Amino acid sequence: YSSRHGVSVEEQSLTDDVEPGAATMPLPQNDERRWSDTSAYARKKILQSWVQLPNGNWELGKILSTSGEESVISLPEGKVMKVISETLVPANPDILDGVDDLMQLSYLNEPSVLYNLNYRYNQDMIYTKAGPVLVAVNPFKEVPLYGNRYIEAYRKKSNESPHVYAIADTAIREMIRDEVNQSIIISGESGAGKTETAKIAMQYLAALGGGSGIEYEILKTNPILEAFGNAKTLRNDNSSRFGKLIEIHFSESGKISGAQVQTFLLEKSRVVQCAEGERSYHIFYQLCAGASPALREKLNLTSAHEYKYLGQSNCYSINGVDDAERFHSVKEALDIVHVSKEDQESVFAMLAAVLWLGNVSFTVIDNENHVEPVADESLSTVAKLIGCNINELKLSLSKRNMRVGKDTIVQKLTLPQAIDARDALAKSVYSCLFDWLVEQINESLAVGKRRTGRSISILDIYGFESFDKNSFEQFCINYANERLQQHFNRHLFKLEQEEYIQDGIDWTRVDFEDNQDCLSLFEKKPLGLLSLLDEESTFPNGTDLTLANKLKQHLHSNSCFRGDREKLFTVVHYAGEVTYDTTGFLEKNRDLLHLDSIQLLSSCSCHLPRAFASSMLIQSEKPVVGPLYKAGGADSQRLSVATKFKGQLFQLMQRLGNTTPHFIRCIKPNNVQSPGLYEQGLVLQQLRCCGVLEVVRISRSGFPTRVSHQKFARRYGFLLVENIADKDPLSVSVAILHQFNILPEMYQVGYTKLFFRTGQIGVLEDTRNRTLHGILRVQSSFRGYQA
Ligand code: AD9
Ligand code: MG
Repeated sequence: YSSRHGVSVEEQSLTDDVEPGAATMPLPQNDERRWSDTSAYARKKILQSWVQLPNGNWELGKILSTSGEESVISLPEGKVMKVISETLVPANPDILDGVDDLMQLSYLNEPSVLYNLNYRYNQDMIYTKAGPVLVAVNPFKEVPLYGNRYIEAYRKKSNESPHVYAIADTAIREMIRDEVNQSIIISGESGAGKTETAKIAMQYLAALGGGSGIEYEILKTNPILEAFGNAKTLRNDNSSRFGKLIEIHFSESGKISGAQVQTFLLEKSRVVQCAEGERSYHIFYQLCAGASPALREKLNLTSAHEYKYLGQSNCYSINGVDDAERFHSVKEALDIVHVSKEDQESVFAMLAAVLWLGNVSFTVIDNENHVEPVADESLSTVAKLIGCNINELKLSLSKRNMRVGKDTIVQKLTLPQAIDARDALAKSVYSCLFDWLVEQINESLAVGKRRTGRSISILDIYGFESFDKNSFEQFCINYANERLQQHFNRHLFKLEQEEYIQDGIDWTRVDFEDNQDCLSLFEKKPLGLLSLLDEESTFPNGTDLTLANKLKQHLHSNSCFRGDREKLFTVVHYAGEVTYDTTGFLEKNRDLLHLDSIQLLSSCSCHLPRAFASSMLIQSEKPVVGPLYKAGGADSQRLSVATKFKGQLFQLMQRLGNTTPHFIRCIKPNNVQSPGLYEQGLVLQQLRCCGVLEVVRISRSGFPTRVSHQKFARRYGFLLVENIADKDPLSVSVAILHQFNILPEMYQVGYTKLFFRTGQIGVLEDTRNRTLHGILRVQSSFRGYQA
């Protein structure tokens, strides 16, 4: 029976595409000692199962007995539980502990996936593959996985464990080999590590494609964009408040020749308002802390505590961050991307102007409660900083010109209206400043026009969000994720299809689910969420409640939509149901800026405000993708926010559509940004949302288990009752399938592999384990006898 013993030593994963844990995993794959430790094997390996505890967590248990529909399970601390057998989920043998590709698991279920990620996380192996997807679990501490030594190892392929570097390396190779543009699509929820991951990928691309010096400029876009577009939130001390696509261009020889940055949907409201314990954009605090005395004087700058916009959240600093020091790094970075000293000073003047605008207060001037700004230091400083006449500033904050037919009516503002006008001005100055900076960066990075057409794009975009209260922002973000998910599904579908076709499998028998229905709910014209939202936004009398009613009226029969009480509605997203509250939807979608403010900016003597004014006008006159609308009450004609976002998204999908995608899903293991803490429930919810379990689900809808004929024959051949000595692997395989009555619809025989529906291997595995158990017991007692 020595040949039979050989079978047990051969034990391996069932999917044989990738060898498990090749480079780093301390997997005892061929460790004979481990296998001859028979008693341990016999005790531990057989009939292990996952049990869900009342708190929702999964724990590994041993099935002691099964009678009727119930099983008795023993848990690690000696506890014994009686459970309904059906609720048990099979566990993988220990040999598969910590495999570096989840697809290698014999049992691909939620607890097994959770356990595997946790097992690796505990050893600082934060990266794991889930088939074509890289899963990255945020370590919240420095892990020794980066830097030149590692970059070298991945370049030479001497390290093959999953890593962002490996993804970036594949992208470069495929770009060169296939002459196809590549994309690295990073998603995950706030604080999961997307931005860090994007930087790690850029680091690798810069190291391999560097040489011209432009790579250094590209890396320096990060501190700039983070200073202006990131802020401390309750979820992440360095939360990106915008989406970003950076397209890095390569020359024929594989060297970086330039780059282009595109940003999406900056959260403008943060400039004028942020929640307790959060901060506004980093750059404000950096400026206040780090400006030189000369600059302070010029901008009439005081401390961050003096500014109302910064004071409302009661949070001025971030643990371990020196804002003054960061300010100097940002200035250096601006130098490197060729923003001149004068322009830098103008940028800082705009920031100071925004801060001072927040301090502008109002006083009532008549008995109809109309107000005008108080002519104090704040007002005069704003006027000075943007270079406008103080009276014009005063007028634009106290009156509104309205065009009615051919006439212009002047409307005086009440306090809430005046505050709105002031805040709207601050928000648009800031968002124009942000866009202007991105433009400067792009000019600097657009080295020559010699594009070879080869590029690698990195997308760092907010993941799916579902909170207790979900507003317009979540609505847009989740819509974007729905689009990305479709991209992801279709890519996966294609990969799967290729594999089936290559092996001569009947492809028509594989079903895949798609999220097209949900996307149609958003995009259908004229009766989709976005069209109806835009339509309601154009009605002067539209309110958040009329919007909610309209949605319910037209969409109630859509299976992805549910109308709830009052202003609530629910969308059935691929990642779960989300209930949105339409409060503020219309206002946020209209995003009005009064013509008066644009006029004010265009009258300024400083060049930045003038540039902002013309970009706002251009925006409102641009040929449009969606409906142009005339917003109620004000006269600026612009695209609605949702329509603009949809246009950007279409453009993005078009760009990504021409690339070979590589997906990275970042996972946040706890909500307290702390190392070593792995919360099962939290991880599971993200695995579901960011589509990792979707990969599993998709492959399950086909034939997820693939075994080569040889391997299958070797693994189960010894179970056959008939003599197989001189048979080829395919015949042996077929004989096994027959002996164990595996139903024909449960498997397909390919040219090189057998394809199984999920769960089919279980029966064979159990029999095999029981048989081995017997064999090993015999071995063990035999050895004991010898001794
Ligand atoms: V948000 O949606 O922009 O709010 P991100 O971008 O997903 O979010 P970010 O990359 O900013 O998260 O990561 C959050 C924090 O986790 C970082 O500031 C680091 O402290 C920490 N982090 C993330 N990835 C790593 C890593 N690979 N190594 C060490 C990390 N720390
Ligand atoms: Mg981020």
